[in-house]
Amino acid sequence: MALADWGWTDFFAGHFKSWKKSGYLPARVIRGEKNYFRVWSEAGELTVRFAGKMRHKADGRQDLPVVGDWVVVEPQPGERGFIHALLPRTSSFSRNLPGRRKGKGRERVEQQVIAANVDLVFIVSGLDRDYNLRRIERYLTLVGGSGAEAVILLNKADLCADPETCQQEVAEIAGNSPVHLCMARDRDTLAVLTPYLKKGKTIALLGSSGVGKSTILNGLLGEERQKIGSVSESDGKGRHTTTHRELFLLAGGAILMDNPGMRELHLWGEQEDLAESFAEIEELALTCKFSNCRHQTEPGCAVRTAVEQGEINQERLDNYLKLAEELKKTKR
Ligand SMILES: Nc1nc2c(ncn2[C@@H]2O[C@H](COP(=O)(O)OP(=O)(O)O)[C@@H](O)[C@H]2O)c(=O)[nH]1
Ligand SMILES: [Mg+2]
Ligand SMILES: [Zn+2]
Repeated sequence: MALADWGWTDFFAGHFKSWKKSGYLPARVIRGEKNYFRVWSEAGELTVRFAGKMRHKADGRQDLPVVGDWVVVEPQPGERGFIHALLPRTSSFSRNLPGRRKGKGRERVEQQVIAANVDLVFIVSGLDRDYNLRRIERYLTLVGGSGAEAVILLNKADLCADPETCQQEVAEIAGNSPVHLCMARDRDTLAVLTPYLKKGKTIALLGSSGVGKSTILNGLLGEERQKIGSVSESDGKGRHTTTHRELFLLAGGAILMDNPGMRELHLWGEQEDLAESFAEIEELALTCKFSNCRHQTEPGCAVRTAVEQGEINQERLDNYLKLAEELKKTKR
């Protein structure tokens, strides 16, 4: 196996140059466990830990490796090794860590990098009770700020009376991202994904628990590698069957990342992350009378006018404002 098979490019090679003489190897993180990582390297699959120095040097959690990262490894006997450095990322996904909002007054904010060096994201949504345009907008904003491209997959088309209407409705909020229908239980329907599965490209599956991410991965792998969850009859919600983020190599050469569902996905990023996911609102906002218009009660608001004229959906605007507020909170 060559490094390029795992997504190595000139970008990473450039940053690895200064390490070349050290005898250390570049390696890609394929799975993170509590106290160690599994990586791919030219010396094979290794179990690696941090060299003591590395943890101290890190400024914060965002400087520590996540699945998808390229790291500099010092190989050790017994298929082990030490991580000495993290190479710069071409893309990364961050969220505002959930469960940290106790305390009086100000909410705590903490960036959690979820994954790195992803080229393309399949945003998976189920056409059952999971179906929710506002959640898709949230995922599109996450991807918009990451540096990756997005493709939307509406899975479980078999559970929907009129999947084409849903596809059309999603296409209207999807900007330039393509929208496809599939039924992951029937592998043949995954053929719509073939054009995206390019050699050396890293593709992440994102979406709530139970939407069928692991089923899609197994279908593309052609074998049952990932455990599939069951969806609760009572609330229609998936259980967290996938507990790890992990990279898988497909026969055609694409690298696929399965993800556990995230119960809470609070955005972390910049206002600019909304530029693609809400392009028409951002564009209209430029013509509001006040440049700092919040599109609520201000006079001369072009966005509110568009809502009143039925050009923009009220719920979409509400979601835009909510996501903008979330992003603002992460600025300290
Ligand atoms: N009806 C239907 N069920 C599906 C489809 N794809 C997956 N499922 C089921 O949805 C459940 C959750 O799937 P899983 O792949 O574990 O979801 P994940 O949590 O996103 O990884 C399982 O019971 C799957 O068999 C589909 O296209 N149609
Ligand atoms: Mg899963
Ligand atoms: Zn306005």
